[in-house]
This record gives sequence, structure tokens and C-alpha cells, in this order.
Amino acid sequence: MKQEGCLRDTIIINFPKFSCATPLASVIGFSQLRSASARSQKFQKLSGDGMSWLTKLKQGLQKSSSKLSEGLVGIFTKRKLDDAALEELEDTLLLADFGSATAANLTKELARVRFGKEVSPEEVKEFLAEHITPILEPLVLPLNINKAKQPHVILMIGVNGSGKTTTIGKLAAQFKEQGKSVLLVAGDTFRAAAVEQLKIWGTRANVPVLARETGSDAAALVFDALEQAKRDNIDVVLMDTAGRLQNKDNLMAELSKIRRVLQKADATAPHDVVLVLDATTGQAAINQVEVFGKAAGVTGLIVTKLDGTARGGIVVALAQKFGLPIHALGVGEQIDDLKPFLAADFARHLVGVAADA
Ligand SMILES: Nc1nc2c(ncn2[C@@H]2O[C@H](COP(=O)(O)OP(=O)(O)OP(=O)(O)O)[C@@H](O)[C@H]2O)c(=O)[nH]1
Ligand SMILES: [Mg+2]
Repeated sequence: MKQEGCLRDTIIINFPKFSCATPLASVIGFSQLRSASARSQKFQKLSGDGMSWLTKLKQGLQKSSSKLSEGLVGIFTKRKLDDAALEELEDTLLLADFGSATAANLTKELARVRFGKEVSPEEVKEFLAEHITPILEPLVLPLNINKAKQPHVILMIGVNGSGKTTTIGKLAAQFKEQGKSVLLVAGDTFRAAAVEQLKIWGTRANVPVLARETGSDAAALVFDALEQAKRDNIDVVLMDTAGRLQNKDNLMAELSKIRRVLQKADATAPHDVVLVLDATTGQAAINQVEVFGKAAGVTGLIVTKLDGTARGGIVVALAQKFGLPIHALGVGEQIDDLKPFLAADFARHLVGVAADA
């Protein structure tokens, strides 16, 4: 029987409400789904073992802060602030990916206030945290779901492997926790594995996933998904896209098309275009913001894998250069490893001055 709103060739899991879903059991068996969901609850309990997000952030930024501390101790122990020390400080900041403008400004300001005086590594850390915080402060903006835009559409974009799909899973769990209805859309139609990965995250977060077979047109899928979400009064639609290198013009053009097509379904969509950046790639992130920004109108950033790098200064470089909102930070691979971006906490943990959280 044909039912209104049915999307042909579309697979929807985890959401009995969708009338047109291919029988769920043929995609992922109900029993599988139930046990996976139980596992995910257990997993959430385990990973959210009372550890505060500040502790987690601190741990996540450990590599950056210890590298920086090492550098500062080497430069400033029992030493007056002279030209050579300032030069070394600037190099240390550059190595931590703060970017040339920020490294130069911070060094110049320290020279202005302390030149010729003895200064300890701890004092330099305090100075850095204090001066980095106001650079970051204006960019603190969590992904706020606009109730008036039902659904609120978030398009996730970025280069291959930056953490888009994982971040979607983490965000889905957070929105679900806030009591919102969420739909995930497997807009990475290039690889079968990408669809499978998103389904696993859908199951963990206990939200539906809308997918089509590999090779389908991503723009057509996102259009249909948005129409479906409107009919089903979904609060938030998180759209995954295939990773793409920013120098591949045809793939970047596809992103522009996805955006245009979404606007046909809702002139105000997408409401957020989030560029997911892998912190371990350091300064390469700068070019990604520029090119993705032109192709898809990036509205905000999420920086991932801060736990795996000493290059956390990239967040400051991005803030200084683009002034785009930073919605959240990825500090691990687990479902609760997406942390809010708070300027002072981030700055202090980045340079390693925070008291134990
Ligand atoms: N340590 C760490 N690993 C992460 C983080 N975010 C994602 N990852 C890992 O990075 C790898 C790539 O993540 P995906 O979410 O598949 O990245 P993607 O951008 O969707 O990749 P493509 O779809 O291939 O473009 C996976 O192994 C994730 O577990 C993070 O914050 N910290
Ligand atoms: Mg992916």
C-alpha cells in the first residue's frame, strides 16, 4: 500500500513513526537494535563515569599543554625577558599552531609589560591564558536549535576523516538528551561503510537514520529527507556529507548544489553549516575554512581530535583569523567526547594553568 510521504528506495532505521520505512528488521533487526541500544546505554554510563567535562577537556588538551609548558620552562627558568627569550617564545607558539599573527601579538604584548624583568614560566602561562581568553570569548556559541525552524537543519561538512560522522553521533546524543526529536541523514552516499557507520551512531544515540543505497544522489536525498522531516515535525536534522578535499572543484561544487537544493525545500535551510576540522592537521585547517566557506557558506566550526595533538593552538589561530563561532570541541572517540567550547577554560587548559578540575 502506498502511503503519503513515502520515500522510495530509502531506508530508515530506529524510528517506527516513519510510515514508509523499509521494514526495520531488514535493515537492522529489532532485537539487534534493542540490544545495541542497551549496550549503548551501558556504554554511556561507563564513559560518563562522573568525570567532569572540565577534567575531560584538560585531558584532551594534555598533549598541547605539556608541549607548551616544556617549551616555556626551557625558555623562562631563571631568565630575564630579553630579545632572545621573546624570539623563542614566538617560535614555541608557532610550533603549537597559534598562527603567526597571534604568536607575534602575544609576544609583543608580553615584551611591552615585562621586558628586562625576570619572568617565570608560570607567569607566562598566566599571561597567555589571560590574553587568549578575550580572543576566544566572542566565538563561544553552542549549536542552538531554533524552535521556529522545525526542523532546524545542520549540514556537516569537511575533508576526509575530519570527524564529521562521529561528531554527528555525539551531537545526536546531546540533542536527544535535551528531549529533541532528531533525524540523521546519510548524505555520504559515496561509500557503503559511511552509511553503516552513521547507522551505528544512530543506534548508539537512539535516533533514526535515513539512508539510500551507495551511489545515490546526495542532493536528492537531503531534499527528500528535509521534506520528510517537515512532515514528521522533527526538531533537528543532522546531515552527514562525504569527506572531500578542498582542492577538488567538482566535489566542492556538489556541496554548493546540496545547499541550493536544501533551500528549495526550505528557503532558510541549512540553518547551520558546520565545518568539522581535525586539529591534528594544524595550519591546513586555515585553507579548509577559506575554501569550504566559499563553496558552502560555513557558519560555524567544530574542532575535533584535540586529544590527539599538541597543536591545540590552532583553535586560537582560527578564532583570530575568521571570527567564526566555535560550537564544540572533540576530545575523544566516545559518544560523550564532544565538549562545549568555553573561552577561559579552554585557554587555561591549553596553556596548562588550570587548577585541577
Ligand atoms: N581521538 C579522537 N578521534 C576522533 C575524534 N573525532 C573523530 N575521531 C576519529 O577519527 C576517525 C574519523 O572520524 P569520522 O567521523 O569517520 O570522520 P569523517 O569526517 O566522517 O570521515 P569521512 O566520512 O571519511 O570523510 C574515526 O576513527 C573517529 O573515531 C576526536 O575528537 N578524537
Ligand atoms: Mg563520515
